[in-house]
Amino acid sequence: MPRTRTARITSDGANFFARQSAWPALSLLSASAVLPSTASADSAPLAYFLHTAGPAAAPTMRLGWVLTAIVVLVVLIVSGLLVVALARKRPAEPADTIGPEAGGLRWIYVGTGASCVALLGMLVYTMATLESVASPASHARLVITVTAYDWWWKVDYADDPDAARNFSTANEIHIPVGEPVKVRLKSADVVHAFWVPQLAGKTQTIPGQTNEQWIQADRPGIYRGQCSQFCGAQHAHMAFEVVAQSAADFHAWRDAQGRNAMQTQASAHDAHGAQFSAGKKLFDERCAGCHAIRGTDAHGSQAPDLTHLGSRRLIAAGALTNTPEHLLDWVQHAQRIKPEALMPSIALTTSDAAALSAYLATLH
Ligand code: HEC
Ligand SMILES: [Cu+2]
Repeated sequence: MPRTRTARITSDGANFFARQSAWPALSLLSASAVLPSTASADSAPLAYFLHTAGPAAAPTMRLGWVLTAIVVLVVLIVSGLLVVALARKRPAEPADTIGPEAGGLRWIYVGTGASCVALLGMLVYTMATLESVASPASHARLVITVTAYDWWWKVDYADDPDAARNFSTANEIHIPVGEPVKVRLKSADVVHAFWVPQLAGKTQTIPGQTNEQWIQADRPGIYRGQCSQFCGAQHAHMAFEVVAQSAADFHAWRDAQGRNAMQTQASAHDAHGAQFSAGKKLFDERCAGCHAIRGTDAHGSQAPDLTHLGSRRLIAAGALTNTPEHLLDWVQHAQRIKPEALMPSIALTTSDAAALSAYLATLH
């Protein structure tokens, strides 16, 4: 399974460009748009012109290479002819007369004809490729809705007739491997763009409109996604992950996500009574206005649903790995980690921090 290593962001952001893959040119490109640190070319999200993982992306990768090859060939041919023409000696003509044209027109006919054929071929191939990635070969059984917010992604699974299997999560999309998934794309504020380079092209999310995209992963793995339309201060830290897994794993994940917090917290409540209660109270007072935890009194809707926070690999739209230390760091220094993010930095006493930490740890 390809793994993405995410560096912890320091206050000066110095390690943004720190660890890059063995592909300097790719890394330079990716550094501007995507968070850093890739262990191998395979896990570098912008290596999508070397590695793709599904039928919505592979045809465009091939198209890119074929068009590049043709263009390079044309440049070589034209430069070759130019060099020959420059090197060829012509008999000197008197400077004030224009002699009759001696057969040069043939080159024009051949050149124009060849260019037309090449351009037409490229046009047909491009149209055929666009057609082949426009819609999946088979009907998408799973439909999810992704809503872009400044600067995170809300992910709704709402297509199951069984309401217990429908829920909202954030920044992590799970899909079963080997089948197309339809993604309905919305925006809560400004224009963003949904892009999982190795799985499909990018699609804008536009306020007041629902766009559609489909993705399919033919290999299990974690595929990094990124907002690819400049949307403000934290645009670069608006990443997400698509986790492609076997049908069985996917269904197990979906079942678990559908449970509410009471069900996962029952045992924790008994084990750490006082701290748990203090943490819950703190959360309800200071976090619940924005965040929801299903099964509790926290119903905020303008921030990531935290019911199964512990199940996510990354937090804050890919900015940090999900560890207890990073969680507390994020809560207390959100504005240092993602300046202008729509969550304030929240000061906590040591005992509040411990209680909150204990409470957040039950959200798995
Ligand atoms: C004013 C609204 C607001 C309040 C109050 C608030 N948050 Fe947030 N929180 C947000 C927003 C918005 C985000 C998404 C930020 C981003 O990634 O850009 C967020 C993100 C998070 C995340 C990361 C979730 C993920 O999956 O990426 C955690 C954890 C979190 N908040 C915990 C808390 C806790 C704990 C409190 C209370 C101590 C709290 N928040 C108070 C708005 C708020
Ligand atoms: Cu964005």
